[in-house]
Amino acid sequence: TDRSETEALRGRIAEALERARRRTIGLTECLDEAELVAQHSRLMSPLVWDLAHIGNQEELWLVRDVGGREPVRQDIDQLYDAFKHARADRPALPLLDPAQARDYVGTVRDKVWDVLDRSPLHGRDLVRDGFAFGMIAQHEQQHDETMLATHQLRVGEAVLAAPPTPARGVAVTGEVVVPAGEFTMGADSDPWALDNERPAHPVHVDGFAIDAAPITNEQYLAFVDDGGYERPELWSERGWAHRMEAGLTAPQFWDQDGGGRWWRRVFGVMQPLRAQQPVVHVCWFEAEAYARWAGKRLPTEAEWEKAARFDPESGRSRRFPWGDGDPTEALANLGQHHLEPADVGAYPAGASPAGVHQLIGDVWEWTSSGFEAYPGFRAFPYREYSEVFFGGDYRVLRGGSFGADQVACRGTFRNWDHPIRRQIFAGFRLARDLRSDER
Ligand code: AVJ
Ligand code: FE
Repeated sequence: TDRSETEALRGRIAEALERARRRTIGLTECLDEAELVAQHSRLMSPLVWDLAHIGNQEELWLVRDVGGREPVRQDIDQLYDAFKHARADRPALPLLDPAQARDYVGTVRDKVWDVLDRSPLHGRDLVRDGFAFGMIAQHEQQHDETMLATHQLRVGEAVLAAPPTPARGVAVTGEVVVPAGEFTMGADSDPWALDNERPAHPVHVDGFAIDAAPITNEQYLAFVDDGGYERPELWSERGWAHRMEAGLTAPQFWDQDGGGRWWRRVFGVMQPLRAQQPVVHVCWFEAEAYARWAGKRLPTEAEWEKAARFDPESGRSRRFPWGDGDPTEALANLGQHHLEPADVGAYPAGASPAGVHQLIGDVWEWTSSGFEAYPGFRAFPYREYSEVFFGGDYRVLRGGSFGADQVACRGTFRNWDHPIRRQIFAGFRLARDLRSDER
């Protein structure tokens, strides 16, 4: 059975790698050469850079390190090292053209199938339980989500399509109270959890209330209509300075017509603002101002994870709000099956036992926490994945979006970005301290 377990693991690895590659191809085959090499935003790489970078990381870790093979293209390592060139400078580099980049990722992948066949999936940490393969599948999916954000920024005819999100199944309003107490934060047994999710450790969390659902467009519009963007007292000093400098007046991709009606541009298609859809494309400073307006605050990262994982009945932390089973299409809006967040109440089966909905999928949720190492953190397998970002000007996001794949989304998964960023698929929900009569 040891042997059949290893074969099953190889099958899961192959499936994760293939799913990522299908998505990468889908995101790049629909655009012509000029669009693949163009810079659609200074915040983003040309898509052809992401494509070859995906192959280069796979070559570095799976072909060279795990496989111990000769390099495929050592000469291009520098070009695709994210730390060597800022995103805005990448279009000017002598990059592989789209045909060369496609050849390159294909050549690397062919070698990886051979490495996967021959590599033990036990022994040193890098290969144990297929970690390096899982890390590379997650890396490709993370870049696919970034490429999807580039698609959303691009101007022109729509090229992506997907079925509409499921309709609301139940009405979800109000808050859920999470009583004070300790819970286990971080990953212990998940073999593909990344270094920043480790180690699992006990955290005491004071009692708090958390919204049962993410903040919707309708709720956010009430803030806009109440002069939210014109009232400095609602914003932090840094937030207001940014609001002024960037000229923020509403979430990114919102547009008001002459008649006062609000629209949202979704992958090149204008749609009337959907009232019950979670707000998306807001920066952390906008979330902070909304929270002050609403008389509440963002949850800390520990509060978010406790709401998502702690099972009061068993006292255990689980993988997901619904339990330990993998996400499915009925549980969460993940994996780019849809091109936007689903209305609040669309995933009743994915709620936590206490009734907190849509923690996983739909929108990344800003938390109040900076990105820091857990006690006992060990950089693995490279400092540049997480460690170099600790203590920087970042805020943690949790839960994954409609554009996050399940291989790179779980109750312990940590994402981070600068508080001014809003091209990512980010929204938020609110929390608050308990009043004395609630404790
Ligand atoms: C974890 C999403 C912040 O995209 O910058 C991709 C993931 N790290 N390649 C990013 C990542 C290296 C990272 N985030
Ligand atoms: Fe990368």
